[in-house]
Amino acid sequence: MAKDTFYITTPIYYVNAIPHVGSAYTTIVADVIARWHRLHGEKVFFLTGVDEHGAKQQKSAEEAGIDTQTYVDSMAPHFRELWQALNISNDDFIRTTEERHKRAVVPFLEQLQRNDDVYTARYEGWYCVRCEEFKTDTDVVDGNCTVHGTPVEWLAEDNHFFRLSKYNDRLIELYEKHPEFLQPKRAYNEMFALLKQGLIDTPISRRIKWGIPFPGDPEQVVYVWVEALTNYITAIGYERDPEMFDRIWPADVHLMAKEIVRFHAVIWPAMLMSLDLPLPKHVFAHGWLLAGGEKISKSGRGITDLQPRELIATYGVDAYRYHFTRGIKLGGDDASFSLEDMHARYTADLVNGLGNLASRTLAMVDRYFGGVVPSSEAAGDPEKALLADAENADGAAMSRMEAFEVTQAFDAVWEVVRRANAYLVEREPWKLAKDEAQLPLVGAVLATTAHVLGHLAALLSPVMPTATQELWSRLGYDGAPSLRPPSPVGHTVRAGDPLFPRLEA
Ligand code: ME8
Repeated sequence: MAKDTFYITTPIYYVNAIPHVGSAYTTIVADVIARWHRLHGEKVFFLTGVDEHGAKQQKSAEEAGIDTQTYVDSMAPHFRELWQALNISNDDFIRTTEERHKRAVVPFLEQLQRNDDVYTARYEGWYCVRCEEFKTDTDVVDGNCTVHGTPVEWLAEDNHFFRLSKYNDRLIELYEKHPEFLQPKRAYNEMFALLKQGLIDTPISRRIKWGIPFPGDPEQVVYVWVEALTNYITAIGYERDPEMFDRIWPADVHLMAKEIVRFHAVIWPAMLMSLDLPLPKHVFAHGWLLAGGEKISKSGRGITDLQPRELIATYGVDAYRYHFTRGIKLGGDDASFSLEDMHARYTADLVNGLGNLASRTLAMVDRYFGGVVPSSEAAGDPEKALLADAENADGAAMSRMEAFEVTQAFDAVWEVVRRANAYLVEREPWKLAKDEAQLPLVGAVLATTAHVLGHLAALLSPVMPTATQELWSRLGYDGAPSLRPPSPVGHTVRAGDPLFPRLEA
């Protein structure tokens, strides 16, 4: 069976603390992309999950004074539940302590061993438990990790190494032939420079307790990052369900933030090359959300008391998703999250923009036409032009989505919201309605904006699944929002409360 599924992944998050707006960011963007592809009729597999092995989780469990499995068991539900609260449509949720994962990691490593890509050597160098990463001298300043600003450890261990250097040339070739493999350009340039400098072999085992026993060497466990990366294949049937695996692999895109791009765009493809498996089509590394100028994180600097759940409680899940899709440019610079921005965007775009367009249209259909969408026969050029804009927005957004320009894709859709509101202000159907003779024109105006709203409900459904379903139903359409909705003329509509209530600052 050939690949027939669009496959998108988020990183699997460490469970050493509860998820925050940063972890939620990647997950929301991935969900928007997954829903967009489903809306366009594609089969989609959207994977997320949690990373539960390694020294970091072991340490957190020790600090909590409980055994590590009990600890990770208690933390994983926080992720599952937040994703539910955020309306995340993942098809699976993998935990790396699950049997299906542990069982498949072993043949993965055995294959590397059979290919003579693994050898034993001594590692002497720095390690940052917070990053779970072997560090070079340039990554360490005054004994602290440059990412976390916390002390690194000196390791002197006999480890198993992966012959990463052997794949240096093939990686360079991959980058040269397929610049689209790693995006955005900044990440590409950085990793390409690293490849040009020359790669050195890397340890793939650790002498700690909490992990998957290294094949053939029960004294050691598999290095957590190597094992974590394989989640992308263990979840979809690697060494378990070949038919499923072939339908889904390779990933269309691995989405993450920039600090873990080396693992995904250098080490991971090299291991896949060793195993002769197809490579992911795209790796996309977005920037960081900042608080007080620091990367928002689960602990240490950049910790924030902003909780996704509180923001959802205030603004609603759709507005939350909307803000992070359009308010933070995917692939742009690191961006400070600000409550003021979120509030202003909510009011301008959702209350006064989309919400107002919907409530004006539905209320006037109610008031002047007894709640039934009137004929559009009197439509003239302005109506036809507006409807054409709505019809064309899908194509404009699609070309952006294909380039992972998710923010710009929805900017293009939002242009229709802006134009439709401007059109209503220009046409002033509420004034026209005072003159009986103008009612056919009023009807055409409202039939047009109702139809445009149908298009918008579909196009915006990946971002705001709940509000758009509500809008779609109020417009008298059945089922879930779908692209190219037929004209709603003759539909009985429901006006109801505002889709987005006005909130105090
Ligand atoms: O790195 N801004 O897990 P992790 C934007 N387990 N995105 C952010 C962010 C921020 N301030 N903070 C976190 C790990 N993220 C490994 C991954 S994958 C095989 C193993 C998001 O819990 C972003 O996607 O530290 C980042 O790459 C990820 O969370 C790191 O999650």
